[in-house]
Amino acid sequence: MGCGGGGVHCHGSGSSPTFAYNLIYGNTAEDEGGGFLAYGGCTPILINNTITENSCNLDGGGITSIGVYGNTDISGYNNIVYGNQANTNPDWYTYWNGYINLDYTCSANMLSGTGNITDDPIFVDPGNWDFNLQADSPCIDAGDPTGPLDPDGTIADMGALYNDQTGIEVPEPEQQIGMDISPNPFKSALAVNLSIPEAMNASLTIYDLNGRVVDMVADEFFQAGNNTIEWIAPENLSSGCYILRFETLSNCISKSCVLIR
Ligand SMILES: [Ca+2]
Repeated sequence: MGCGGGGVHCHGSGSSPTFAYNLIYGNTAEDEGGGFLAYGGCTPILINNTITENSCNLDGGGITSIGVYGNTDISGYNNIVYGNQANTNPDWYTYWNGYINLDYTCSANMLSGTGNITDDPIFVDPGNWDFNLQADSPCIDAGDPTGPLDPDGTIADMGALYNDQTGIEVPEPEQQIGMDISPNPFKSALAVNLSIPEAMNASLTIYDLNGRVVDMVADEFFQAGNNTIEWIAPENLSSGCYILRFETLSNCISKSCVLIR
């Protein structure tokens, strides 16, 4: 507990310390800066800190920047400054030549800068001082994408405690069936080129515009990869537009073609 800067009090022109990967929580101050106070012309740098559950009686329960004897500037990135308490301005406060220039930082009151968010960081159990991030936290991979990666090889998280995604499989996007036809319009023979992501049973059926089946071209087992089928239009089919429908157990894809006699 202090008059200002219950957790950290950084003071003095020319002072420019770096604070990285700190949990600053549970501190109180009588005046400003429950968690972190920068004062009197210092320029501290905050990187990947979690500053939460701090409080003070005036402004800036989380962090406060006050200049007075020169510009005070708190800069840095990838921090969480959230869930602090004060009479006003609970998370951060600037006063009298004091500035806060944080990027990629989570705070309920939006900070100016790049990549900042205001969402709840979704800690695991803040009531019991567990400030790890739950799997659906918006702070995961929300840090500076151009900066150093987390130890699990993903984009840096915000805050002091990154969420280890090792072993979490990212589902691959489902590969789609592709169908190209040529030439179109056609006179009698139409080449149907199918790209099939995995071997499967499927059918290729031709419909007229009234939804009637006019020809069944294939109903068979297709190998994965590129398959080409030639459709010879029956002689009794007149000129017009027809629909090719390629259908599997779980998917279907359609193309229209124009027959010219
Ligand atoms: Ca990450």
